[in-house]
Amino acid sequence: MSGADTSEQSVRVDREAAIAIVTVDRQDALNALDVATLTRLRDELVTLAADDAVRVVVLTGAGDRAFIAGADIKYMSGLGVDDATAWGSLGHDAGRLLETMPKPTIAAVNGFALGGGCELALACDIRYASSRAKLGQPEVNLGIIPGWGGTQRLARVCGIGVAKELIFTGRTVDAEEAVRIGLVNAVHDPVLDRARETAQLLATKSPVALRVMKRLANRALGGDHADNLVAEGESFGELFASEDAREGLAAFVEKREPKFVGR
Ligand code: DAK
Repeated sequence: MSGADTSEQSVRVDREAAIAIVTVDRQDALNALDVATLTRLRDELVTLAADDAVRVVVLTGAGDRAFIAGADIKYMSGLGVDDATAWGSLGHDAGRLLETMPKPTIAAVNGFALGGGCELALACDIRYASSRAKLGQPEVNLGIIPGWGGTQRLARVCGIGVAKELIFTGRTVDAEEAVRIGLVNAVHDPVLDRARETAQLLATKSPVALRVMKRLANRALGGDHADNLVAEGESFGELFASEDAREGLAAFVEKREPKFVGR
């Protein structure tokens, strides 16, 4: 895979105390992801996942038109099989990081979230949309499939019936429909304010409890239900060894706000 490295400008990370706001900024292409941008995004997510000072990650797009209008179609139009496979892996890496990093991730969908853009939003734990947002998986119109997790995560978020209709037809949905079908959690303008508000709230919670809940919740729609409940029970017990659990329980008893340290 090749491409001029314009990534430094096209992905920004702004730290606001314990919150990291990641902004994809290729506004000339409605924030569509080329190789340099997606590589940079993946690398920034790797860094944020490992940084204990960051408790919540918010993903958004620059400007007021687009979150991410998908993979860069102009780039993809020249791909052979090997490059397309590598390109697929890169998108999967970014999605997997958003889905599995040990802290909450929030998509602030401020416009078009199409194709790979919708897929990255789906990989986040929580999604908010602006009232002008449009979301969907239009890959079928290009003769390809949603290949960065869309055939799987859309069904997990919205149910298999809705997912099949949307990926088979390529139909996009507006914000009002997105909230009705569960594709986004809420609609709010400006959407980043709503994402920030939730992020600030989550940054006050126990990072240990959030990490364990996220890992367990990610198992909820897969694997064996009974095994998953056993895992939950074991994790519950183990949490009592954490400073955060002792602090949370003590703070309630002492009628004060808890201060969680993430251990
Ligand atoms: N890629 C490249 N450029 C894009 C783009 C995209 N996805 N979306 C928009 N642009 C560019 C337009 O070409 C235009 O550039 P100029 O012509 O001015 O140079 C500029 O952004 C403004 O767009 P429009 O002029 O089209 O603006 P409109 O308001 O008229 O329309 C639109 C907005 C979002 C409805 C329209 O731009 C559009 O339909 N864009 C394409 C959206 C789309 O189809 N997205 C899905 C892409 S496919 C893989 C796995 C996954 C994937 C790929 C591979 N493997 C496993 C290998 C993922 C695939 C996708 O995401």
